[in-house]
Amino acid sequence: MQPDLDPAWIEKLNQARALKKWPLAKLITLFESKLPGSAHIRQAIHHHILNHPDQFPRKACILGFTGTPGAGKSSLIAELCRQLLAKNPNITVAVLAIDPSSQISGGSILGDRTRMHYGKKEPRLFFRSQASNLELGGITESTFQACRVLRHLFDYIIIETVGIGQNEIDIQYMTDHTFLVMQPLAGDQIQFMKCGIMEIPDSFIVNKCDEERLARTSYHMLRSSLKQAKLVELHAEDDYRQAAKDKIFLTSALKGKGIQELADHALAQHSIRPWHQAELFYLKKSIQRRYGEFGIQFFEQAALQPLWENEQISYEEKERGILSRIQEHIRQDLFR
Ligand SMILES: Nc1nc2c(ncn2[C@@H]2O[C@H](COP(=O)(O)OP(=O)(O)O)[C@@H](O)[C@H]2O)c(=O)[nH]1
Ligand SMILES: [Mg+2]
Repeated sequence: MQPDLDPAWIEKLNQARALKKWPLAKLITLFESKLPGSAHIRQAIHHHILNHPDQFPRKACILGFTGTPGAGKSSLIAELCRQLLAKNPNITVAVLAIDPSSQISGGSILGDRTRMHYGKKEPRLFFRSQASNLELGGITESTFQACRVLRHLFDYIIIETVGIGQNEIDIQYMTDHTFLVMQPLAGDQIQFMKCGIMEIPDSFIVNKCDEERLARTSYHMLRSSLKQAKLVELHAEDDYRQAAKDKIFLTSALKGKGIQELADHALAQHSIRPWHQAELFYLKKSIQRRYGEFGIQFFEQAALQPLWENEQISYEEKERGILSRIQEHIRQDLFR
């Protein structure tokens, strides 16, 4: 028997389906919450959503945007959202910006410029800023938790993360498509290559290509650094189309260049990654945190696939199930 969902939460879910901002914010806060009581409500929400597929027909495609601070990710995402919503009048978009400098509720969301553009006026767009507890940014469990509910409510989830390095690479377990945002001629590419991060993104964006000459040079630099030696002539409008075929996007958030191509590419993406892969990633983190390498080894040997791959079972039940098996194993070991 599953716990019943409190009518007040059903009401919030219904309002969130209509994309009302306040209930959406309340839901995310619940999913981010580490309080013991919240886990049961999350579990009940999981089953409520599963039991009402007609009410939750959406299955979000998750797009990740990563790269060094100042590359223009926030500005670019704002322009991209505008294009996405304009190109398709039916789609809905949620943006999760993981900002290492922001306090959970105090930080600015995508800057003032964006707020001016959308604010509360655009009903199909929802922003949420999440604080990062990692110095370099990267993705956190809060992001995963927020996506658990947002993925049933929106067509697209856009995640912005800061920084490069191991934490940054984690984003690939969550997203259907990852974009690496770079600045032109800033040595970003060499830096990314050194970190082995070039293999992670599905597409590359060189932002701040305000001028044609800069765009052209950046494009050739990136192509050669990706060892795609085929030379492509870059001329006016066609340049951007050709680059887009190579999954290289030359954009200027400032001048609105290359955003059309980026939006078309984003609209062509779909939810492809089985959700339990993201769950597995965080399950392992949870086991590691509590039981270290021993826990991971036990988990891998115990053939728990049927448990963690089962979409009917909530994340909370999976976590509890696996942890109790580890505890049982330790108990048996002690009294042997
Ligand atoms: N010249 C130019 N500046 C840009 C462009 N996109 C963003 N910026 C500026 O770069 C700075 C950092 O932008 P922001 O979007 O906050 O970068 P983030 O840290 O990657 O999210 C801001 O001052 C932006 O106005 C662009 O396409 N061209
Ligand atoms: Mg930003």
